[in-house]
Amino acid sequence: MKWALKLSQGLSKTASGFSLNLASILKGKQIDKQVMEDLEDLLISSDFGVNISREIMDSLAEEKLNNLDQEKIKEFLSNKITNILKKRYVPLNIENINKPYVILVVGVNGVGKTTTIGKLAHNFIKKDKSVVIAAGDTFRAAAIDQLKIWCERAKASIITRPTGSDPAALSYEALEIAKAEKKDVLIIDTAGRLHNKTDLMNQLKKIPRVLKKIDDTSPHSVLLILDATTGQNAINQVGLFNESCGVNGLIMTKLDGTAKGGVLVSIAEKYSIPIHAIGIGEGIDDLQDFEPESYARALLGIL
Ligand SMILES: Nc1nc2c(ncn2[C@@H]2O[C@H](COP(=O)(O)OP(=O)(O)OP(=O)(O)O)[C@@H](O)[C@H]2O)c(=O)[nH]1
Ligand SMILES: [Mg+2]
Repeated sequence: MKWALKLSQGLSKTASGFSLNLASILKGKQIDKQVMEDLEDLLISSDFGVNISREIMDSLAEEKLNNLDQEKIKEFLSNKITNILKKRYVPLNIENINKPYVILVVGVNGVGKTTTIGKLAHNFIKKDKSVVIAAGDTFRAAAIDQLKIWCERAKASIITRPTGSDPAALSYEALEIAKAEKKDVLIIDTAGRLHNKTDLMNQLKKIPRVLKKIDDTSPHSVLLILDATTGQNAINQVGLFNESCGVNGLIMTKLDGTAKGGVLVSIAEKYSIPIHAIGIGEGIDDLQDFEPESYARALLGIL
């Protein structure tokens, strides 16, 4: 299926909810104070965030639209949202560093870290990059097995240690091996953890610290995976993971079928952290570069 189509299907729940509400707000009325308030509420409840919603309403007021054409308002919103998202769209660039490019993948439980690693590895390997993956989620045997399956699918190599091993020690060894084998990319999986659990967050901090003993420019990417279905909670996750381990890239997963696709917009406004890609399915080909304009249009249901 074509990517743009898949994206708009994935976001269709967000888009249809938005369109229905927009239609009922605009039905047969003049733009008055009430309509403007309802519109602002709609933007906020669509997860765009209070600041953005305010800003959009201010510029909408300046437009002095006298006719409430739904499509016109959608186009206007789409342009605004595209501009906000454009500031954050930065593809993951693994060139121009001493090999390997090290990606440390972090996030809350079940957001899609391991799956995204499989998809990322697949995308790199398609571009003829060599990839090794470290099974840093040593808490559960099943986590290692799951990663092994993804490595087979993507044809990436894997470095594992027994369940219960220290993830930081494993990461250190993995970087030594990846360096010796001249791999292009090392991706480190980690166990999911709640962002408000200080002990687990401290354990995570140890990984970049030990990697820096081998290469002080690593990890080149501390990649936070966010699950779109968690809505506004994703915003807190960015803040706390960022404080603890200096997140410098984001990927949002599960944008297929969520009604909360708008949350990416509030994250883009609140944090100046690059958004590299989005996940719209469980398959290996379901991770794509994040493209602001098509995202904004899909979000609002503009074909
Ligand atoms: N629909 C959909 N499902 C996804 C996507 N990404 C991941 N998943 C699913 O989400 C579930 C959890 O994915 P994992 O990759 O195991 O998540 P994780 O963050 O590694 O989980 P823990 O290691 O337990 O913290 C799996 O069933 C995945 O198939 C996506 O983009 N869309
Ligand atoms: Mg996992």
